[in-house]
Amino acid sequence: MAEVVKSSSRGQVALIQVDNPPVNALSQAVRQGLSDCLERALADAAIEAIVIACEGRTFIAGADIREFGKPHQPPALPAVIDTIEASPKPVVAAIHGTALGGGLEVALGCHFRVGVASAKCGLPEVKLGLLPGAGGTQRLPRLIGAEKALDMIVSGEPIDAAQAHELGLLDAVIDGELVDGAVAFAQQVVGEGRGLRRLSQLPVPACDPNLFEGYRQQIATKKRGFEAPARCIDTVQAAVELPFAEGVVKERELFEGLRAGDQSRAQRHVFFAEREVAKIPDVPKDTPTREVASVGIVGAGTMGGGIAMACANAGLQVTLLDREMSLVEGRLKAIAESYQSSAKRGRMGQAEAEARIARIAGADDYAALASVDLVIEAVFEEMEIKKTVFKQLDAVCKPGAILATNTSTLDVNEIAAATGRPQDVIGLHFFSPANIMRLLEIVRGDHTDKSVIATAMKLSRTLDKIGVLVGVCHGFVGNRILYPYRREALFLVEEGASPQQVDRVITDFGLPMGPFAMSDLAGLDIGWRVRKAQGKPEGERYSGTIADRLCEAGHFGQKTGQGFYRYEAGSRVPKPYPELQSLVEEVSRELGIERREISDEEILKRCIYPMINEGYKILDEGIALRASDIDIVWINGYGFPAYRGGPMFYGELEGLDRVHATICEYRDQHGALWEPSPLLAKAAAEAAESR
Ligand code: T1G
Repeated sequence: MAEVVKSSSRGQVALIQVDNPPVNALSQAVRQGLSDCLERALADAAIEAIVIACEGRTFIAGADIREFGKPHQPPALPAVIDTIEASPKPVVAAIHGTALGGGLEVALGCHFRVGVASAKCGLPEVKLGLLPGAGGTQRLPRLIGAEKALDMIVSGEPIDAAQAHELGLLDAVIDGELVDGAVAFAQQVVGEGRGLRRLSQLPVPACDPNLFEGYRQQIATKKRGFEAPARCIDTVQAAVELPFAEGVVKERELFEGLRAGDQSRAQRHVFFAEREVAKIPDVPKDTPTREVASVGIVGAGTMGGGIAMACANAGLQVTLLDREMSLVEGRLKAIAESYQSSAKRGRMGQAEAEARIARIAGADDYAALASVDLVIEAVFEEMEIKKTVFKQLDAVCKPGAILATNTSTLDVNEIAAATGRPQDVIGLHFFSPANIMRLLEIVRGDHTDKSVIATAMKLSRTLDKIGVLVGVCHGFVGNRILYPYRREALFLVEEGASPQQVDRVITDFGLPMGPFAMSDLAGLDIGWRVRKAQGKPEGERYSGTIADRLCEAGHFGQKTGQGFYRYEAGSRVPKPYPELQSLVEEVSRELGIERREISDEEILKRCIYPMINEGYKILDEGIALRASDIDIVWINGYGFPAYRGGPMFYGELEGLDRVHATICEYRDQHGALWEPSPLLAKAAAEAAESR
C-alpha cells in the first residue's frame, strides 16, 4: 500500500508529509505513520525542528469518519497529538486547504502553525453530532479564548487564514510556497531560540462566567433537538473550570457518549448521503455537460421569482417572462425590494445587491428566450397550461437549450411529449422559497438525455443546492411521501386527536412544523383544487372531508386568516379556535367515528411510518436511486431532523422489523392503505435475522 505518511529533511528540519487522498483523513495508517515519523525525527540528533504538512489539496481534514462505527484502533489520535506537543524540538504545522476536526487538533498540538492565505481552519465535528475529541475543546480556548472557541466549536464553521492569524490560531500567513515558508519559519524559531508554546500548559484567558449559560440559551431554538451543541458548550466550560488533564477526560467522556449515540450515527449517515446523491450509475462523472450562462423563466409568480433569484445569486443572466408585462414588473419590483432589504440588513453589500437585480430582465414575448441556454417553466400547476408553454418554447428556443419544468407533481414525460425534443426536457422541482431551500428534485424523463441530467446536477451545485435525481410518478419522492403523512394526520383528527396535538407531536419529533400548521402556511386551497379535479378515490377512506369543509367556508389558512388554526391580523402564530373543534366533531359524527383519546406514540407512528413504507415503494419502483437519497429529500425539502437521519434511516433506528410489524397491525385495523411494501417486508426480515 502506498506510504500515507512520508518523511524527508530540509537541512536540520524534518519534513513529515501526510499523503492520504482525497482529504488526508486521519486513518489508522496515517496516525501510525505520524507516530513513527515523529519518533524517528525526535531520535535523530541532526534534526532541530519538525514541519508537518500534507500533499494533495488540503491539510488533514479530520478523523476518518468511516472508522467511527468500528472498534478503536491504536494509536489513538490524542496520544499522537500529545507526542507532538511534548516534543523538545519545535513542531510547525503547515496548513493549506482546510485543517478541520482532528486535522486542526493535530495542528493545535504543534508549537506553531502557519498557513497560506487561502487556508481555512475549523472544528466541524458538531455537524456530525460529535465534538472535537482529540483535545481541541481544551487547547483552542487556551489559544483564542473561550468565547471565540465556542463560536468555532458550536457552529462548526471554519474561519479563513486572515481571521485565524488575527486570533493567533495561525502564527504566520505564508506568501509563496507553503513548505518552504514553513521550513524557514521553523529555522527562524530555532535560530531565535524561541520558547515552545505548549497550549495544554497555558491558562484559559479570563471570560465572563455567564458566557456558557448565555450560549446555551442562544442556541436553544436554532439547535432544538440536537445533543452535540450542548455537549460542545460543556467541554469548553470544562476547559475554563478544570485543569487540562481533567478537561480532556471530560472531553473524551462526552465525545464517546455522542459517538455511540443515534444522533451522531444519523448525522454521519447524512454526511455521506449528501455526497452519494451526485453518483448516478448510468450518468458517470465525465458525462459531457451543456453550458448554462443564461436562464429564461416562464411564470412571474412566487416560484418564478424565487427561481430567478436563485439563478441571479449564482451569477446567471435571467430573463423572467410572463404573458402580462405588468405581472413581470410587479415581480421584478418585489425581487429588487428583497435584495435591497438584504443589503440594508447587512446580509450582502449594496453593490452585490444591485448586481443581482441587474442580472434579472423582464419580458412578455417568448422571442426573448430564443438564445437562452436553459428555460425553467414555473406556471400554474395545470397540465394543459404547461403543455402550451412547452409547445411555444419548442418553437422558439435554440437547439440544445434545456427545457425544464418546475412542476411539483405532474408527469414530465407528458410535458416532454408536447415538444419535438423530449431529450432536452427535464424536471427541476424547486422548493419554496426557491432562493432559500437547498433541495432540488431533478426529474428524469424517459427520453431525457444524459448530458441534460449531468448539466442539471452541475446546475444544482452552481445554485448551491442539493440535486437529487428522481423518477416520474405523482409527487416524485418528496410530495409522494407527504401525501400518506398528511392523510394519516387528517384521519387521526377525525378519530379523536386535535390538529394542535398532532402538530405538537411532530414538532417534538423534530420537524419545524406539524402537518396542519404547514397546510395553513401553504394554503388549503391548493390541495382542495387537486382533490376536486381528481374526485374522491374509489374504495378507500377519503381524508379530505375536514379540509374541504374549511375551504368551502373560504378558510384557506394563513392567507385568509383561518384554516386549521386562526391567525390574528399580521400574525403567523397559529391559534386553535373552538369552531374548528366543533367542525371536527361534526365530521366524526357524520362519518360514524367514535372519537377517542389518541396517544402521542400512536400519532407519531401513524404519521412517520407511512413515510417509511412509501419510501420503500418508491425504491421498489425505481423512482429513487437509493434509500439515502430519500432521506436527503426529506431533510432538505421538508425539515426532517438531520439528527434522525431522514425517514429511511429513522426506520433503521426504530428497527425495520418493528416498523413492518406495526404497519401490518395498522393494515389490519385501518385497511389496505397500510399494505406494507414488499421491499420493506424483505428488509424487515433481514433486520430480524441480523438482530
Ligand atoms: N472521513 C472520511 N471521508 C471523508 C472525510 C472524512 N473526514 N471528509 C471527506 N471525505 C470523503 C467524502 O466522503 C468524499 O468521498 C471525498 O472525501 C471528498 O469529499 C477526532 C472526531 C474536507 C471540506 O467533518 O467537510 O475529526 O464521495 O466531496 O467538497 O475531533 O469533505 O469521493 O467517495 O466533501 O472538496 C471532522 C468532513 C471529522 C470534515 C472537502 N472533519 N469533510 O470538501 O469534497 S470528525 C470533517 C468535509 C473528527 C476529531 C473528530 C469535506 C471537505 P467520495 P467532498 P469537498
